[in-house]
Amino acid sequence: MVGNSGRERPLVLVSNRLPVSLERRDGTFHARMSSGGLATALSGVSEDAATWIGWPGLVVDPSEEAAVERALDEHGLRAVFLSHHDVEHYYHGFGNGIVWPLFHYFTDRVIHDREAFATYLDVNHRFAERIAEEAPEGAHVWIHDFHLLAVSNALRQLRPDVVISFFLHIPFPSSELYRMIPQREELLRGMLGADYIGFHTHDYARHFRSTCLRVLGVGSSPDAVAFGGRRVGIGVHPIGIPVDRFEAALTSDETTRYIADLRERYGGRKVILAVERLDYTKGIPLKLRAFETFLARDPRRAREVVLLQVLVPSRLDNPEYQELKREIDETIGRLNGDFGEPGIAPIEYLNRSLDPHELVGLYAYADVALVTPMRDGMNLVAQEYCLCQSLHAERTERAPGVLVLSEFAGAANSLSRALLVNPWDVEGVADAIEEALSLSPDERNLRMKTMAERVRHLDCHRWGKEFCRSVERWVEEESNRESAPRLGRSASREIVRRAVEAPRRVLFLDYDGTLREIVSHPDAARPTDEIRKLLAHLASMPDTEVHVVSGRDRRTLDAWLGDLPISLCAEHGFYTRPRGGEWRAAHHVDLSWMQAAEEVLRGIVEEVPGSHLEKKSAGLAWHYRLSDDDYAEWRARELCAILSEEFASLPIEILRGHKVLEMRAAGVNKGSYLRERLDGEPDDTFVLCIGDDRTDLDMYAAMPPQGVAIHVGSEGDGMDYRLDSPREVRDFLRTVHAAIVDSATAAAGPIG
Ligand code: GDG
Repeated sequence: MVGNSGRERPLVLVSNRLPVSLERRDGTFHARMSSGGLATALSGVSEDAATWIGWPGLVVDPSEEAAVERALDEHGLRAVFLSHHDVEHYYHGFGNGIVWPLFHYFTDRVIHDREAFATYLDVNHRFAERIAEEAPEGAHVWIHDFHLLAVSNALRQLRPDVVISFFLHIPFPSSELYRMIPQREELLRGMLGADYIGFHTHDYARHFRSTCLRVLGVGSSPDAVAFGGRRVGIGVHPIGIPVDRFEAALTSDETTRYIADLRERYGGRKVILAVERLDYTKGIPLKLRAFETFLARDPRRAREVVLLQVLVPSRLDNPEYQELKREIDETIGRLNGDFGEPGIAPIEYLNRSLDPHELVGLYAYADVALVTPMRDGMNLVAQEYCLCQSLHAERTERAPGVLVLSEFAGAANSLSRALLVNPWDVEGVADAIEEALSLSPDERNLRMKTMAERVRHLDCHRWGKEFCRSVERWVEEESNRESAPRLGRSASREIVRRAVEAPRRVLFLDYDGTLREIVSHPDAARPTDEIRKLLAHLASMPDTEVHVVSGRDRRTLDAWLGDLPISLCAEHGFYTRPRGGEWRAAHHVDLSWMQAAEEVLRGIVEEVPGSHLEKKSAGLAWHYRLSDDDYAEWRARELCAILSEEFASLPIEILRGHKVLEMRAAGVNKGSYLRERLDGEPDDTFVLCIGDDRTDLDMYAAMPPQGVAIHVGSEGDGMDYRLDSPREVRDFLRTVHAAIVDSATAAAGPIG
């Protein structure tokens, strides 16, 4: 089926687990769609989805894979198969053992598994391959959650035509935590392969942006991260619950009977409800301590109040989870022993999953919900309680109950009329329980009404549709921003043809961000063997000049590329070295302003931590890529104004580049270098230039009419075509080289 999210773009959903339970019966496989978690959340868009790709949840022998595929096919599902080794190292090892604890700020729970990352990457790449096989042309591929952080980038390499979005269901931590991951750069690049990334809260989005800056040196604005010549959209999309399903479940006869039953059972006792999956992030032992404190303040409360703890078993094959369960079991036993009486246990404990009517019935009946995770991406239980309470209160004309909610759950952003607590503050949580039990009906009504409205607004059907619309809008806006078209296959063929047919060729190639990927420290951007070989091949083409035109200093260019048969242009044209010749400095340049300017810039380096000054022969550059974003941008704006005024009468140019402010001698730039080199060049010479940043725009402006200017990235103007990455530039240049070599061989005629 074709998705309908604004434009007619087929939708492909991708998650670690397929929404299915797979059974082996009578020697064959049967797939039953399951309704929990993500499947429910995505039900608003999954009917539009052409395909859903993921692991079916069973390790099967390769000989059985075809049979599983057949069982899945009728539900539009496609499998990525995992071996026991994959499950151990990708799923448990890296996903649950490293990303889950670290992203929830539990550094001491991180498990070290040497095979984890390699397996994680391998499985992520296999996901990308399967998506690449299945996704229709131009599809929107929506990837979910922390087991698949590296899929986006792998997919982009395989299928640049699809739109890729990613949603993280768990928190994105502060960069201080994130940077503990040994493979932090690769993982982040993996995410940045997406066109659009969504989080539950502004805080997670903010953490992500600052992580991009600290880990990759990549800057951002509130709605986008600039990476690899693209802008990756950032969106805040708090997930909700399926409101209609809860409404229906609440009014069912089964639920009504169950609620009546609860009323009979609990009589005059107040019920405090806690529902969670067994997980250390949920803060259950701390919550029990808070309840103990509440009881200890007045032990008679054990007769008036009961805490109903529902603990859904989870990950029990993991010894840490077994240990956590033991701790919870023992604490509950001890508290019931300490505060209970015959026939009265202050804590009732259900260690199983509940049927929907039981869950909804409890939500509707309980006087208080105690939701106190130590960290939670969102937390749907809190939303479900608010909705059921408010619906039930309306129906029965009674005042609703009270939500006590941890401020460390993403849900606290939307449900701010809850009694918000810090779960580490045991006394404070005990106070909140007391307060919840004594709030006036009016107050309860007011609070719950506001929150239930919010929950209705967050509805997950709407969430899915809104997310898809935002992706669509983003992609459309980005393509409108791009004045020049992407260099597609047919344009590329045409350019190659012109290059082959021309009597002479001159190529001007920028280095950083064009031939070579940007890395966090400039010194680490040495040319790879692949790049050096490519330049040597290009230079060996008949009647061809190759110029590397860079802002770097001549020493670096000499050391990295000096032995190749190419011409070099350093410091934006201040130093040049023709092929096989010596370095020459541009004369006639007035540098009398440099000393005074340097003093000003040295002052700002001291004031803006993480920034540094680069001294060039004919200019100065203040780099603030690794500084606090907002502060540095603010200082750069201010500095620019001051310098423009103070140095107004001098022969200098002040440029604001990407996280850099440059002052350079007027008249010396990459454009003047091109003009000089092309002076007297016949009209039929093929001229190509490729760049990626603002200083390269001078080259495009200096191109002759028949020349072709290509730009890596989406910003800037004056270019004819765009590419997305240095890798695409290298692929394109290899195509040019191969075509020229072929035509030269053909012209030489058959050998012998
Ligand atoms: C992750 C993030 C984020 C619970 N017990 C039973 C039962 N449930 C259902 C609840 C609720 C769901 O399970 C739990 O959702 P949470 O949001 O609380 O937590 P996670 O599973 O950890 O989910 C989380 C979420 O992704 C969505 O993005 O909110 O922060 O960690 O819907 O109703 N359902 C049934 N019986 C039970 O006993 N039927």
